[in-house]
Amino acid sequence: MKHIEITQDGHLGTITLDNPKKLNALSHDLVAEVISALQALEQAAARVAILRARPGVKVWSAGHDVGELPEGGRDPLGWDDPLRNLVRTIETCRMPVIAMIEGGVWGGAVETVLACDIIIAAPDATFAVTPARLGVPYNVSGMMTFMSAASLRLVKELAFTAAPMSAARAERIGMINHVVAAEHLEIFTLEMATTIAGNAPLSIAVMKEQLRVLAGAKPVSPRGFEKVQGLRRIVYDSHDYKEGIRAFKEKRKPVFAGK
Ligand code: YXS
Repeated sequence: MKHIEITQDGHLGTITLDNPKKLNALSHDLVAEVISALQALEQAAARVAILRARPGVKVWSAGHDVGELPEGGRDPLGWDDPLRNLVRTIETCRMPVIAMIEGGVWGGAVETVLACDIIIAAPDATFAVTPARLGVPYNVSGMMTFMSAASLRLVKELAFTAAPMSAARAERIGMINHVVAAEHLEIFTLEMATTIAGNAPLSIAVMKEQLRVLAGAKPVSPRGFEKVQGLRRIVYDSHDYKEGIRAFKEKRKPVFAGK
């Protein structure tokens, strides 16, 4: 594994994102390693997993690897995109996944963290939902992830401003479970993970799947889905989407024309 570290202590697995030169961006390679690590831990009878970055990071993950996003004319977050596969793997793996956060979480990494079952963050953690910053049309199931994590009004604030939300505010609105002082973060998370690992794994696995099925049970008609997909195509075929991606790569502020 080049981009992550995996450790296991009995029924407790830990996956550490470890690609600092790319700020743990959710590249195809890093995501593939995290997915196979989750699968391997389940095969090795892990009953809970902690997903974390190196201690003291300023950026937990910079989100989707922008260099791997298409420059227009193609859905940037299609079914088989690495980020989509990662979110689905976290949601459907039997064991609970605890996200332990320090530093900034950006873009698709926020959805990845929100797809985890429990989120425990240090006070310096922030969460920024960034599609509007890049002109990206986020996808339907991603919006559902956000809507499951916060009220519609707060999702709109996160999405429309693309501004980082503090851990304290995220906890206050119930988007994350706990804010714990950095020096206690690891022990607090380990204690919760150990408690979970000592409970009945079958009961927990079935409750996790029940909650996933019930939380995702939102009636969307085929016509409604097709309308949303058509609207998303307008965005990823737009000048603004191309401009957002190019501006990021050219390290300049994007100039959005609204077309
Ligand atoms: O200049 P070099 O080559 O060293 O590269 C720079 C950045 O270009 C690179 N980098 C990234 N590369 C690919 N994908 C990324 N997401 C990404 N983020 C950063 O890493 C090198 C160091 O970045 P730098 O100099 O900006 O570091 P910094 O410490 O000054 O600032 C850290 C950040 C995270 C505040 C800053 O890098 C940043 O704002 N990154 C972009 C965060 C973001 O907007 N992520 C969303 C990605 S798109 C996505 O997740 C979804 C598609 S969506 O947008 O829809 O949510």
